[in-house]
Amino acid sequence: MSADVLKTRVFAALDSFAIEIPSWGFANTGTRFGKFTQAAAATSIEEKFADAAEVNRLTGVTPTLALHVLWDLPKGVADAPKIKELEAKTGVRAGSINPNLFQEAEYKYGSICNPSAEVREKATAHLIDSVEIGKALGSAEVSLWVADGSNYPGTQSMRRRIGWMKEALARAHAALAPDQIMLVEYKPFEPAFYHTDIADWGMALELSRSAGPQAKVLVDTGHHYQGTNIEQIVAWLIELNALGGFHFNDRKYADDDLTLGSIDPYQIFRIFHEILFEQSKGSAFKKPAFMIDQSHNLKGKIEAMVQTVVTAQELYAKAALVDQEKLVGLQDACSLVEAEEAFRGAFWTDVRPWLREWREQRGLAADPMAALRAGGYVERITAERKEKNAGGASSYA
Ligand SMILES: [Mn+2]
Repeated sequence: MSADVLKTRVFAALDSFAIEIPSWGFANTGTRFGKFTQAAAATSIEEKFADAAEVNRLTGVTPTLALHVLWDLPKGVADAPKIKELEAKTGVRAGSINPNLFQEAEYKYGSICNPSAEVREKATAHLIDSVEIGKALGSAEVSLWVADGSNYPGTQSMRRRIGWMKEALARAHAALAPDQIMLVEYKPFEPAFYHTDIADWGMALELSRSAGPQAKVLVDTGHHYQGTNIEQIVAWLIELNALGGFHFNDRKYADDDLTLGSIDPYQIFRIFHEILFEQSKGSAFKKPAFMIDQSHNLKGKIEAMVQTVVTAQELYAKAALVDQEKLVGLQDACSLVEAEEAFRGAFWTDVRPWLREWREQRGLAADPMAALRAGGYVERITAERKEKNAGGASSYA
């Protein structure tokens, strides 16, 4: 295939690529052992929007900011006008709304799965409030991660908790506007270590189906056991019209929330391939929401975000290079080595020169990281926020 054809394909893929960044990626966070503050960390919702706007100015592909109700909208819907002002000021729109079902003292034994009907009611009301926040902000996704589970066999009824979850999710679903979707995220362990109530994609799929047609599954790449074939899960969810979105990050051991592609870039390429394969068939496939779920406490937060976004674009461009038609032919002929080489060849192609050219054509910085360094933004916010950050970290994310 000629270089021009490949370039056209890469540019078309890049034109259709956007990825949401999380507000908690700009704030001080830590590990469960210690909190490490950064002088440049965002200390308010205004600063989070400002940082998101800087990442979007540099990369051009992060127009939305995921918001966490607990940290970003502590007054619920009443905070929506303030968010709208920040949207107008920064040009960054509110993205997915993430309810808090894990940090309140009442949720010690679970939120929507708590044996107490009173606590379940509180958690369900919070889900419905989150849907209302989404409506007030015109945000498409309400993204649920349920941290519920138990630590010891016999201490909770896994069976009864399924019913409680179904009831809560159905009620939240009933509150959705026609253009909203509910994303159900799964995770096999942590914070609970014997069972988590939504442990894998099968459970998330069943729960989303029973909630209603606007509920879909969210795949967080860090929420699997070692060796899980995540792209196969993605292929199944596409087949079942149940793939709603992604939380991208990388991991070596558990839910490490490392930079996307830092450990296994080939895995992200393989996931993107499944999405691009479906698109290449010309089906009515609705592309899932791409989101980053990372919160760095060693790397500089804005640098880490720019690095992640650029890496995601590179891997998406590589996946777009796969010659789908040729690959299907090789698969049908069982030409194993040729098929693998066609696939791997795309992965090993250096797409960075095309990315530079694509950015320049669109009036963006050819090298977003160099532009960040040259622009002085991090130095400026470090000076502005140093005092405020001397006091200590806000929370874990
Ligand atoms: Mn996540």
